[in-house]
Amino acid sequence: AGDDGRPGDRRSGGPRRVAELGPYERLLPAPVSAQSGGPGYALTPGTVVRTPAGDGEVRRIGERLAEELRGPSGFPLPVVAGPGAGGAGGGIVLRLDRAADPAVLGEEGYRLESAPRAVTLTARTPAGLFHAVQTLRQLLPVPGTRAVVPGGRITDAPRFAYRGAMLDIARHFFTVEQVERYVDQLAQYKINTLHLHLTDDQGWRLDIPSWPRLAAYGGASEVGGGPGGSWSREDYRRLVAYAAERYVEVVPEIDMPGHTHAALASYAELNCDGRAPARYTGTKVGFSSLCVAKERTYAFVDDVLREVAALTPGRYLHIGGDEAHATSAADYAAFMDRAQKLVARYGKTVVAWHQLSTARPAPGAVLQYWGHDRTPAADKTRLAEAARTGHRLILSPADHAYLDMKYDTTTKPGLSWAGYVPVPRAYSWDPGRYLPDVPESAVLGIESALWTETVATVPDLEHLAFPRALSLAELAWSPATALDWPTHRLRLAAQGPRLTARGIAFHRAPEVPWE
Ligand code: TNX
Repeated sequence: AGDDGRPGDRRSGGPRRVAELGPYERLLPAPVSAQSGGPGYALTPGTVVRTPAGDGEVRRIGERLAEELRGPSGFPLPVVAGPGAGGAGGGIVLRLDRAADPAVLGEEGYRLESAPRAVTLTARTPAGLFHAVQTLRQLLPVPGTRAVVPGGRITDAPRFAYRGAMLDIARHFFTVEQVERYVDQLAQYKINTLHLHLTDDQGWRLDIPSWPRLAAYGGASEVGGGPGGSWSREDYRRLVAYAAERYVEVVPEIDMPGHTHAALASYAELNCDGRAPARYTGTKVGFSSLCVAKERTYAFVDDVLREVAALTPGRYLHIGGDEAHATSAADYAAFMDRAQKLVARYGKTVVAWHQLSTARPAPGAVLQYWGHDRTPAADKTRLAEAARTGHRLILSPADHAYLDMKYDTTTKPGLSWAGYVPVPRAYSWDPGRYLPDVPESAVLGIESALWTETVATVPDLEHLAFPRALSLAELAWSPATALDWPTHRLRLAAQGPRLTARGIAFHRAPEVPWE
């Protein structure tokens, strides 16, 4: 039995129900190709997880999988090295095949095959095996039932290389453990980038030892007057390592030259008038600016970017650049020139919000688009021009990808300046064809954004993020031909019991037929 039908628009009998979906049709994000068929692989007390001899990284992937399955299955699931006697060993087999066709699997793709003797995961890279493992976990039933991987085969690879989620820990502080929980959920849906918005008017969240008051004073506030908080360098390293184990790259954002009130409140010398303002705990935007004319400002920016770059193994440094309404256009361009040079000096690629296109984006700078349907055509034209001159874009259209927009009038946390974003709206756009005159090849990927002016707790965060983060994960991974709301809503519904089992307080969106 193939899964090639489009269950949402059957000609007769009306839309299918979730219960009718085969296990390979339930996968989210939808894979490039999947056929169910034949008897599957049943886990037994004798099942082993096999990883290539001598490969520590793949062994760790196998060990984490075994850990995840031991509890629910009750089996010991030892992790063993090598293919077994004569290459014939069965079980759960993780294989690296560096010679596999890169045109099919890319850097992150995989194949999965489930048959009575073995369920075999094959990829060119450890990242591909990690994603295969996430698929395997979705093929296994929710904990408590018989552990059988249904028979079938999958070939899968992502549409976009950059599949991101942005979390604002500046407006309200969140701990490393809280962010780890978010990363863990997202990685299960093949998100591979966490963009951390670390600084804003209301708080500075990362310790910079050469400017200790940033975190010590500028971190001790947040929206609404709460205590705030900040991460030590060790905290940040711990989060980066946790994310890396899940093949998630961290992109730190230090927002400049606007959104800097917490820094200005921490150091009088950063202000043009030499006076430090009081800390700010409201929710206005666009009122603060670093002092572009002062040389001391660039010593500060240099120290901060150098220290953040040194802490970050990833390729990117995000320097914000949005809503600099308190900075003149000429000052903005002059400031961003110098900031971009520093990012390059410290070996990183610039990412900035799309306003950078009004100035002089450095060669190779990546622009993150956060406009919406009413964004002026001139802004979009500038982005098309940037794409033509070699800049890649990350798409976070606010009226689809902003997880802080309310679902509807009844949503308690959240804003609505870009409109309401019910789940079908979050899902219903094609990133490869979204901006006029921007070809898919210029789109590095997409990113959800969770701003936290109105989000102070994990339950509120999860209510806004889930299930929309899953919808956006599918847009980032699945081929355009698989994007289809009538079937996506069923895939979402199928994730409901899994989200519940993991304790996620997701929004039971009325458009989704939750079981
Ligand atoms: C706009 S989008 C902002 C943020 C706010 C957000 C609230 C962008 C680059 N800047 O400062 O938190 O709206 O939705």
